[in-house]
Amino acid sequence: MRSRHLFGLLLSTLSLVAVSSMGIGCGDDPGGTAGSGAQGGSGGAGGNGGSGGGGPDADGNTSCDTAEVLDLLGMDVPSKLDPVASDRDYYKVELTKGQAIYLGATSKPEEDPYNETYPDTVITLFSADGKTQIAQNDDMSGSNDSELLYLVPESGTYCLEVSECGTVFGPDFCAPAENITNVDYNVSVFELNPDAPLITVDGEPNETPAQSTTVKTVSFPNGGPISGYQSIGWGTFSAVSDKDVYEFTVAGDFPVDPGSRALCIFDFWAPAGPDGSGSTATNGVLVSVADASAPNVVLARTDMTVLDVSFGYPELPSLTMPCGKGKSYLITLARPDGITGGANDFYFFSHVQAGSNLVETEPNDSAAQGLELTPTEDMTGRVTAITGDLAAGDVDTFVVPVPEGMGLASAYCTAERSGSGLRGLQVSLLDGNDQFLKNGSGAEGQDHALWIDGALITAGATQVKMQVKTDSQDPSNTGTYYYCSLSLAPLE
Ligand SMILES: [Ca+2]
Ligand SMILES: [Ca+2]
Ligand SMILES: [Ca+2]
Ligand SMILES: [Ca+2]
Repeated sequence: MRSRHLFGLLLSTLSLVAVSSMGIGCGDDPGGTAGSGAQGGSGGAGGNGGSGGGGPDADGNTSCDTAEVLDLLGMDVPSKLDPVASDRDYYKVELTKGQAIYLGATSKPEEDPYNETYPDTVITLFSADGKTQIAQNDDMSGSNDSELLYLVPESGTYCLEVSECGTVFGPDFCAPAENITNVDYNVSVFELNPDAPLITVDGEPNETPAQSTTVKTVSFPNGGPISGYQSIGWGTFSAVSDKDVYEFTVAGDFPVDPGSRALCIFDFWAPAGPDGSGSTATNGVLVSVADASAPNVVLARTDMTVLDVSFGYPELPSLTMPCGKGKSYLITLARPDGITGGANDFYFFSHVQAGSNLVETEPNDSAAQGLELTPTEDMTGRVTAITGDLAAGDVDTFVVPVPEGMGLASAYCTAERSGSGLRGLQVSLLDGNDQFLKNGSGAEGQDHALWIDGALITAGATQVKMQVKTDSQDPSNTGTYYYCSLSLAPLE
């Protein structure tokens, strides 16, 4: 499973905001205690395997009743899934109402996050008695490892299960367990520090722009693949009528390449429900952005609960909008009329301020005016990314050269799925003679991004042209932006 969202990248910095273990004496080190217990158990499991399998797990943590106790400083506690095709390990942890909790189980090597010789972990959060499933995660963004962010609704004991993909979902949905040769994993449970510099927490009352909660941002701690600012935040809808208004100001000193522009991104964490984040806000979470000086003019808006399942797994929309350095904006989260609130309607978001891909330049309406793009080499062939705006009646045309050996052209585009007011985004791929490529057209809808999957490039063509246009503009959303990537690949 793969996600285009940035959250995985951001979560790699979450350990920086864990409530620190400093001040705990050496003798109280919970990681060491849990680790040695797990390792002691694994020897026994090996013996059971040799005797024909099916025996009880020697871990001893085979149910919520016998779960190993973790405390909230449990970061990277080592354990094993053994036998990997059937073991389920259980952990229990005391949580306090209002805490924001990270839960994770990691096994894959960092440099090879889909390596099938390691367990593909799945974590499931249960009530203390193990009878009620609260939340579940198979894969984090960019890896087969698993993680959850959970906002605790009631103080009490919670039970976490760690197991292998095939054990939970069956062999049809997972890589074969017999390929797994390394059964080690680390389990982590820690609290996110609400006072950390990059954390933003819903501060009630924040119903109006004047009451808005300020989004705290920090420069990326260690650089990383994107240079810019970020925040991680969370909040709850205390009632279905609760509005959460945040104000964010765009930093002035992050890099934006020539020909690009500043972007402000809000990504939301995981589909709601017991198979997802555990939030009960499973439908109708409207997110909209306005200039702080014109709070009633919507610049971008999305319903974060409208999922795109066309790639076989649920993908959340993003809110990714052009923004101005030094300017202040309001972002409002609210429920639409007619929604019934749940018992734990929470949300997590990540916020990023960074530079965009290349921005189109007009005029580019006709095929002859098409803006020539320089593809960037990548592992799958050649990929070009572009962003632009569509005014009423506008067409944007881009041209990429076709290198020797390339036979297929694919395009992935979003506008509405990124919070833009453009509706019915349409893309067509043409050859250098302006002939449409077979299966080379696509359109975006509220519940699906635009995806053209491997249109056949005309034999001998030296160019592929991409035409972008739209059906209409949402009258209540002034955003006119879109994002496209065009990739070329060899014929298989
Ligand atoms: Ca997984
Ligand atoms: Ca709230
Ligand atoms: Ca509020
Ligand atoms: Ca144009």
